[in-house]
Amino acid sequence: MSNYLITGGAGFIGSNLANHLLTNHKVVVIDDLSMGSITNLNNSDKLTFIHGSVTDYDLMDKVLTDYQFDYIYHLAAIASVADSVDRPLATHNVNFSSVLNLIESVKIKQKGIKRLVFASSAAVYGDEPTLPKKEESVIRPLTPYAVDKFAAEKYVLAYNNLYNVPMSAVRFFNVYGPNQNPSSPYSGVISLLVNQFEQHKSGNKADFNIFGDGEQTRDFVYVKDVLNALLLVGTSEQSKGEVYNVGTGRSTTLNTLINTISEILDVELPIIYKEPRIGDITDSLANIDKLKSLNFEAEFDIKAGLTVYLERVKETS
Ligand code: UD2
Repeated sequence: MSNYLITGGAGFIGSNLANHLLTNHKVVVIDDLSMGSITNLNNSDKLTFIHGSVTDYDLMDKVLTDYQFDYIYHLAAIASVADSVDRPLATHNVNFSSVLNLIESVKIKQKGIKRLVFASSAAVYGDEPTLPKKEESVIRPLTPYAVDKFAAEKYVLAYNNLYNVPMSAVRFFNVYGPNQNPSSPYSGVISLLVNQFEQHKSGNKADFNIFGDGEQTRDFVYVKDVLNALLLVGTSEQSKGEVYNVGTGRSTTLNTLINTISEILDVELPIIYKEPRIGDITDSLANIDKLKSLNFEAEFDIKAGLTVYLERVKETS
């Protein structure tokens, strides 16, 4: 049994990771519940939930003094790119400063740590059009969110190299699955879509706005594959000081995505085509050869991932 700290552990990816780990391990979750929810977490006597923010340095200091962790997954973030454009200072505090504070405290107080894994984003690649993205592709962060993710990622890897505190980073592509919060217009498109399909199915008036012609592509990765990637990166020796793309290496258009959900649910959702979103990139796709070198295989293609996801939605609604 190991001791884990998951910041943002009541959020989408964090809660999926926590619930998976709780079967065999002790998990401390810190979350300010700004986007996450305590109901995302399974009941377990191995879980300690701390309601608080990673920007509360006194709290973080206390947690890192009171516990010794084997693994830390730093997933707490303001995930909305649009929010970072509206509120660069506030989002910088969460998405950058808290990371530096955490890794500095870990360096001082967590001498036995086996690994800290930081969650970065495909946003760091920006709009440079060459695909698929390799970890060494051109980096062109275009928003405060992307700049903060890239800077924080570089700090994490520098701490690994300069101070010998084992750390790694991952760049998430478009992750989807249970517990993804559809409350903001900038929530993941699949969470928004599934929400609208469910509304429509239960007889409420619902439609969906596609920004652009729906032919834009994304590398949608199911959260179970993401957990597998996080665990491999966290435990492998060769991933120390390294960053990994987390995707499937396959891309899907928005139109195909909608048709696939329609087929699985046997429901047609009215679609309205709107002007493209400002700053939207047309295509995104990960090269995952580096992750594969840790024995990663994406188990879920889009149809398989959506099928299990929609099954879960049905069970819980
Ligand atoms: C993803 C990440 C973002 C950042 C970015 C980097 C998510 C949720 N967001 O943004 O944090 O890392 O990648 O490139 O993973 N769309 C519609 N209708 C809607 C909502 C979305 O047509 O109601 C379109 C949207 O314009 C885009 C696509 O769906 O073309 C995917 O949108 P998204 O917000 O899920 O993710 P993305 O790739 O813009």
